[in-house]
Amino acid sequence: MSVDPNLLTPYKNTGAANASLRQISEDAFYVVNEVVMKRLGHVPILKGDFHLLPAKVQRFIAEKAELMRPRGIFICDGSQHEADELIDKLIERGMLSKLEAYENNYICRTDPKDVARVESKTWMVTKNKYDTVTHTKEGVEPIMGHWLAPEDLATELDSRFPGCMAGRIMYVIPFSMGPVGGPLSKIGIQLTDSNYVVLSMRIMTRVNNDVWDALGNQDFVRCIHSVGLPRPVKQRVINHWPCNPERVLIAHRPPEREIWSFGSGYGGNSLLGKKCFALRIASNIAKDEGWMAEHMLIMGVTRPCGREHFIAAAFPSACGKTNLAMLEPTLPGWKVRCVGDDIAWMKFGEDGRLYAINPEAGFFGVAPGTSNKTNPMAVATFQKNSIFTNVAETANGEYFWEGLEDEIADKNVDITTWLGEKWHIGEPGVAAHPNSRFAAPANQCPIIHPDWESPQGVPIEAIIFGGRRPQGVPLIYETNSWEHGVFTGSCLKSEATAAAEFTGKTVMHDPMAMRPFMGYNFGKYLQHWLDLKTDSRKMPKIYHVNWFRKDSNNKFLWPGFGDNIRVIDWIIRRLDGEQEIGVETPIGTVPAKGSINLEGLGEVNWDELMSVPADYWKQDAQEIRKFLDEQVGEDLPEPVRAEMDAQEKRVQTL
Ligand code: OXD
Ligand code: MN
Repeated sequence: MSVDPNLLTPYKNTGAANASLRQISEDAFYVVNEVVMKRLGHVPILKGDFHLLPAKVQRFIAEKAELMRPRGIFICDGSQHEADELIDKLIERGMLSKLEAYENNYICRTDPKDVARVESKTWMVTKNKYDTVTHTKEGVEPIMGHWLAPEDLATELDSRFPGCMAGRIMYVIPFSMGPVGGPLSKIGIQLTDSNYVVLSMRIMTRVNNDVWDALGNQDFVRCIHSVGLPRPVKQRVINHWPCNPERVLIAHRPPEREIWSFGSGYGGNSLLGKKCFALRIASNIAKDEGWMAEHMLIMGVTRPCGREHFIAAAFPSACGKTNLAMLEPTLPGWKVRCVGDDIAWMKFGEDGRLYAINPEAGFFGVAPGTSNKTNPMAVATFQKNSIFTNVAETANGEYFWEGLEDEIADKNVDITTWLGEKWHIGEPGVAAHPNSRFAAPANQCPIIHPDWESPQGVPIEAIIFGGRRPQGVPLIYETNSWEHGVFTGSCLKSEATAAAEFTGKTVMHDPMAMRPFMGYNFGKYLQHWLDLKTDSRKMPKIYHVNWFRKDSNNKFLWPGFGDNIRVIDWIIRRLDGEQEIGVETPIGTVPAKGSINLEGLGEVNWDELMSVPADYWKQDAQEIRKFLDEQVGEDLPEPVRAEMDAQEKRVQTL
């Protein structure tokens, strides 16, 4: 197909991005239709029937096509046939290659400058700054949410989006977060010029024509994404991965339910259903509608007696949520089934219980460290129909990353690293990028829960917070109340990970595991949690776990992985009302000595693992006060402040 030269002429800033910041008025249909057709101009529809789309969708597409000037519009249907055609095209172009050892698995390498979420360039746009950020202490930068004024967004968009898709195809991806048409589900439409994004969204969300039917009268989240490199391209494209790292911008307009992402093709920056929609925008919708959008896995745990319990758990990025969600119990008679590994949308039902759905349809897991030893169920999940990004490849057509050394058949095999260099196991350097990922369909997980797509969700009895805490924090403790649990979640910390642009091993605050994903003022978010408690509701109990405590020799005190079922066993017995298995401490209830089943584990230093060291917690109390005072200030809800004061007093008695 020849490219219309008009579409390649430099696009003059006509304020189109500004115009797109206004809500289009609900004109009479025939007027809108005329406007739509004019806006669409010469841009041809390459696939799909534009005229069959709801008018509001036509308007959205036409308005953005006028702005971004793609060479054509491709309306995705999410079918296998469509995916196969895109895959063939990307293989031909060299962006994707088949991993020959598996069925329908592909590998892709990004430009090495585009490898993780870019938190410093991620913005929430609200008229009032304090709708987004808290009243931090003077001179203190808020770490939960970055605010951008609407006028500044307009300037930023105007300098990026006009003409940004010149010479490229604009794909229209209709997707549902949650089962299509479900009462807790929501619809989004993503426009993108990345076919890698189309393929990944198809794994990670539900993309199909039923979404148009489900749309009906409801609104949709507007997701606009461009790799930010219009054609003709003036710079060298590395690894056939167009991107524009210097100009990255990920902006959210919560009141308008709109997301603008520019310059990156990777992960949470570009698969807009995930962090941008399902957490940042959805937490705003959830506040307005009285539910919760959280960075949590959901698991069903069946005990030997046959009773099942559902648990949600919030850990910061790359702390093993996927591993916990797919845990293979080492205790006999136990069974874990996975509902979700990253995000939970939760709403109280008529019966007063909290029901959770996994809004996603796939797993976008961190590859390094995932193996048959650490997570055999994840390994089974990505044996087919999956996309691997920034992992290494063996000469036998297998994926490879750090952690697979013992499992690979030929230990001397030639390996091509994520940077395209030849490498062998044992040589210096790493084979895979630490934030390399697999994207795999959730329904391929051998232990996916039969109710994982239940539109009503599953009833949550316990919420677990956790992080990587090498020092001071016991393996498990139960908080004293919903309010104490909310306070404990607000104090969540973890070692930095490679999922974003941070490096090093410093322990960072990550309240509720939501720091990078906060959609609005964190104080109001805490208040929302508090407001959810009513007399007629059965509030889940809240726990804190730490699989990562180390001894003085820097060795982990707890084996983790499948043995974490022993901790879950304790939690469930507490839910059942077993009082005698707990010992109260100033930070909550820890297990009474011997109350966690350690059979078959060998040596475990119980006292060190469960201890609540006085010095550590006294200092932590001060540090938490400083953090919440500086970061949340006057926005800190009174009940959370009261919990902080009370805990500080209690730890003085240690
Ligand atoms: C993720 C993350 O990708 O939390 O899930 O960074
Ligand atoms: Mn995550």
